[in-house]
Amino acid sequence: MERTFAIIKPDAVERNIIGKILEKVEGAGFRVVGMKKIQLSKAEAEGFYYVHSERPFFNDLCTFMSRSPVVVLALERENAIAKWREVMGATNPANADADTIRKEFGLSIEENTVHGSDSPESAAFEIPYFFSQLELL
Ligand code: RTP
Ligand code: MG
Repeated sequence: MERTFAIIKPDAVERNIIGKILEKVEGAGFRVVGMKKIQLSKAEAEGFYYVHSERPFFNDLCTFMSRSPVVVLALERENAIAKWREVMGATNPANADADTIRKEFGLSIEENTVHGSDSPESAAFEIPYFFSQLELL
């Protein structure tokens, strides 16, 4: 069993489609081991996305991620990290495969509905960034 970290981003929470995303999560065989709705500060978004701090889109990304609440998720299944990336689809919804979350719900390369850890190292940073041991069940 492996764990990954996911976010239902502001564009999705604003459109009232948390349930539709969770249906995809469970439908793809993930167990929700942690879940909460939170409002990120700009600084918290910057800390979370620190690997992108030199990218041209960094400021816009952190403004977007802190403009309204998100739902953060710790997810478990076999091969969870790669599988969740597959279920999400490509970063740019225009390039995402059919039947992926970003193809179905993504609005733009930035407002692309969901986040997923890209490696075991990322998951090991991202899960404890948001969840304490006691919140993972
Ligand atoms: P994520 O980290 O959110 O799961 O997405 P990802 O791995 O597919 O993409 P990444 O390269 O890590 O980029 C992080 C997020 O930054 C926004 N972005 N905007 N305007 C742009 O060119 C651009 N490129 C990326 C997206 O919200 C992307 O998910
Ligand atoms: Mg990424």
